[in-house]
Amino acid sequence: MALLRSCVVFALISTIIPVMTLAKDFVVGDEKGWTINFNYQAWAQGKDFRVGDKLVFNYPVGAHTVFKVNGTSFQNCIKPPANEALTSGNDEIVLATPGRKWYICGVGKHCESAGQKLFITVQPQSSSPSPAMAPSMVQMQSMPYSSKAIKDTVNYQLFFGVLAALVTLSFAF
Ligand SMILES: [Cu+2]
Repeated sequence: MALLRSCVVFALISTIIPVMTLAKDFVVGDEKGWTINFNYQAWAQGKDFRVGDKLVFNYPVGAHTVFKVNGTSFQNCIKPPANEALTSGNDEIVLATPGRKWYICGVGKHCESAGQKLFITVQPQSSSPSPAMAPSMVQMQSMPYSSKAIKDTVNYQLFFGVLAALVTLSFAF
């Protein structure tokens, strides 16, 4: 009984852990995609970008491009060489390192006149998930298990108590 329960708890935990640490995909601009006259800073606000997560830039091919730039180029909308542009219309960028990341569109004056620029800060993968999750995992692992173990003990005590009472009664009568 206790073995079965610990197996169930273990199975639950091993199912939950990979789901919680799974990398996320961020579709830039959500259903609006990568376009002009969209507030990408408002979009990025409150989102938790982590190393291993992915940015997806969706746009009609030819309408826009994606350049990864530095802070200065972001500020001044300075386009890198054209061959550095992403142009597929479904550009996926894996956030490989923590820190600040800047992206701009290289078409026309989309960056300077229409605000087609994105700035995000990527957090390390390990820093938040483990310390934040570790105590809760420990709790999940130990607390329900130990309380169940206590319950089992109580149940057995009750069972044997009742059994002993019945045996005593059957001898008495
Ligand atoms: Cu554009």
